[in-house]
Amino acid sequence: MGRLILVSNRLPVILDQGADGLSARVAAGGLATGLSGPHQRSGGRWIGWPGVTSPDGTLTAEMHQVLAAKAMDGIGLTAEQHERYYTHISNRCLWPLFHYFPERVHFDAEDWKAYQEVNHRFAEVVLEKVQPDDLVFVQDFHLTLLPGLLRLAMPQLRIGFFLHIPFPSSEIFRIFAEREAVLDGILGADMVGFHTLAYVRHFRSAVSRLLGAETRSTEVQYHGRRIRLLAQPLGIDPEDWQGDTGGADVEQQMKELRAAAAGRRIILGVERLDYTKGVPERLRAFGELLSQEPGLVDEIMMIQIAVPSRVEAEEYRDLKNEVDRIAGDINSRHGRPGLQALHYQYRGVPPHVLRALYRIADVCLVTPLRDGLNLVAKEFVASRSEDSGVLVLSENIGAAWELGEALRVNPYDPAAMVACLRQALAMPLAEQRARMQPMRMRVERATVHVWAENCIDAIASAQQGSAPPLLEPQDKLNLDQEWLAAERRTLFLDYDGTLREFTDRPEQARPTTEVLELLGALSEAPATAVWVISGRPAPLLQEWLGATGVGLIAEHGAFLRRPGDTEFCSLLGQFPLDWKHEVRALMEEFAARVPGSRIEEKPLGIAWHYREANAELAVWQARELYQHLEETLTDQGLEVQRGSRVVEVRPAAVSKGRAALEVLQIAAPLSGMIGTGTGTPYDASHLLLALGDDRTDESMFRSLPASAWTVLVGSRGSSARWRLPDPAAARSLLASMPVSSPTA
Ligand code: GDG
Repeated sequence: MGRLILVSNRLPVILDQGADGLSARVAAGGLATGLSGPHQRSGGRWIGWPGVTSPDGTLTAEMHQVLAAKAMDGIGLTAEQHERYYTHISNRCLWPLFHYFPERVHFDAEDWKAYQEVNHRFAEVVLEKVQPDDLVFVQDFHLTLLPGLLRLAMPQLRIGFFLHIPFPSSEIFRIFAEREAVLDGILGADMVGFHTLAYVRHFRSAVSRLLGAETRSTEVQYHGRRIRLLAQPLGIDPEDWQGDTGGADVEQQMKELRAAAAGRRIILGVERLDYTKGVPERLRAFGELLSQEPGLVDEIMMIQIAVPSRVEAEEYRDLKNEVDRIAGDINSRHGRPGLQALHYQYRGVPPHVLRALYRIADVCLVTPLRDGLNLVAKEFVASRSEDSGVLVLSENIGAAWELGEALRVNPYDPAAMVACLRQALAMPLAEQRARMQPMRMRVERATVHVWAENCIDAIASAQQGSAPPLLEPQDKLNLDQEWLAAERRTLFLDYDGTLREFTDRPEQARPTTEVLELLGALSEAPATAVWVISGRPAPLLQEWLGATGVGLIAEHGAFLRRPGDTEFCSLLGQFPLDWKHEVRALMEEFAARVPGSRIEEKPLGIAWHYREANAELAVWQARELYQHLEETLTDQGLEVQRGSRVVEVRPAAVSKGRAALEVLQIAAPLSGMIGTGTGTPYDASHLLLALGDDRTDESMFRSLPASAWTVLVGSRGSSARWRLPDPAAARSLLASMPVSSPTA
């Protein structure tokens, strides 16, 4: 499969300058645990910054050497580069923006240049090391431009990107000055992973609103490529936290903690001291509970571990001062000599202490204002081998998605925080177990190894939906042979953009003599059924193509007219149309706003065309309309489609794929042209050829058997097997088919 090349801002390594020279220690951490197995097994590399800067931004030969011994490649940075790229853009722009703190975003164009420069630097090193069949997996918001840079240099390279922090609502994201660059960079990947489906949704909506790219539930079409979106929360290694991991040290620590608690129950909080983590709000809730019930101080205590983080930044120092003040206030108001209400510690604890804390705590408060996932919650759950204890989770964190049995709270609501604490403290043991047990099972199953495997599989398979290969002369020879050998043939041909070029106004795209003659010749070929399958209304298809002898499928598969007939029949049956007036009214508003655009009514659908309108205004409005319709209509059995300069609504049950199958299975015996009605309508002796250019043709490509000749006209990602560049190439393919009698 090729090697796994991991790329992250920081290498999971600590460089130590000892008396015997430099050494590198691999730092423990979730990501390193999950990825090191697949990384080592594939013989891959890990590329990143090793934590040291130098005046000229290079690393010493010795550093390269010790890193190489760990299969790592270090990237050197100057102190200024690091400050601008990491401290400024990553931590003071992207971090607050993605965590819904727009007022904390400080943007500076010079910093942005450094961010670009460092992403380029990473790209250079990756390109030096990578081989064409490797799989590159880029981590997090420090490197959003990297996938795009790699894609430019190596279009076929398999690239994944995982965002460890939230992806915010597009309304927040759009504030950012370099929003398009960030999205464009991320979309260089084949697979973009997030912790939750909500982030996938936000990303999709940012991509479709800001870049105008087409999106589907877990897919984006961008510059002819299909990008797979994955919701795959990071896991932990449960074995690290279970049973007697840590041995006697942990036991000893638990004893000491119990003695210090003096019979009181313990409420625990653990995190980096960051304004996203909601530490002041949490401590205030604890203080408020003690104020409301002063006697509780004899029954409960709180331990808050706050690991110093980003200490060079003023806002983090301010936060520390605020937390110091709140903590001091709680202890001065509620403590007594020998009985502290809150143990607040502004430094990390060693692993065995953390394990002891997770095991003896009665309640763990994980209440960030916003958090991508939160591993502390999972570690606490994995540590509870007896299934006792209560986990309280903020609604605004990714982990809340998976750990549904936890108590959930809005961390911005002080009264709710106090009420939730009360509920946690009052929870009977049986309920604690009933909630904890399923969470523990889930955490044990969805490990960090599962996360790594699923991400890697998704990257490996993502390109399968990208633009199909060109139909080359050799393929054409094979097609000719199959054509000649076939007993019968069925052709499904889309009209606009496939047989005929687009025109400014849809009514101008009348068939040319060339198209009419081509269809006439094909439909006269023996044992050959030709169907034009289009989104156009039935009367128009009848008027334009009725005389050619082809079969017609109108309105994306809603109506069918057999070859030679004049009447269409409905393939849909009765479908309520009361939604139409609401959609029409909305489209009329858009038509009024965008000069040159217009509405097309169809018996089953309604479409807003903007081909002739000012492109910039129209594309922007089309995104708005599409977004609105998609969010409001899809649960009514309707489908909203963005075709080529058109937004269209119609019943979801209608599709070209369904219509094509109907033709093969039902219409065939009636028309007498396809098969005899016995046995399967498409066996090896029946050649199927389908040509189409837009999204609506995908259902046709997908529903035909794998042996069918499915050809995309254009260059986007598609499930067609081949592609041709344009309608002229499609016509010349059809014109050159060896029209002669079947062999059998
Ligand atoms: C980012 C996202 C996402 C904490 N205190 C101590 C200590 N820790 C360890 C915990 C845990 C880790 O640090 C913290 O991980 P989180 O996930 O909670 O938070 P972030 O650092 O903000 O991480 C986050 C994560 O990326 C992964 O994708 O979940 O949302 O913000 O493992 O155990 N470890 C020790 N002493 C401490 O005092 N030894």
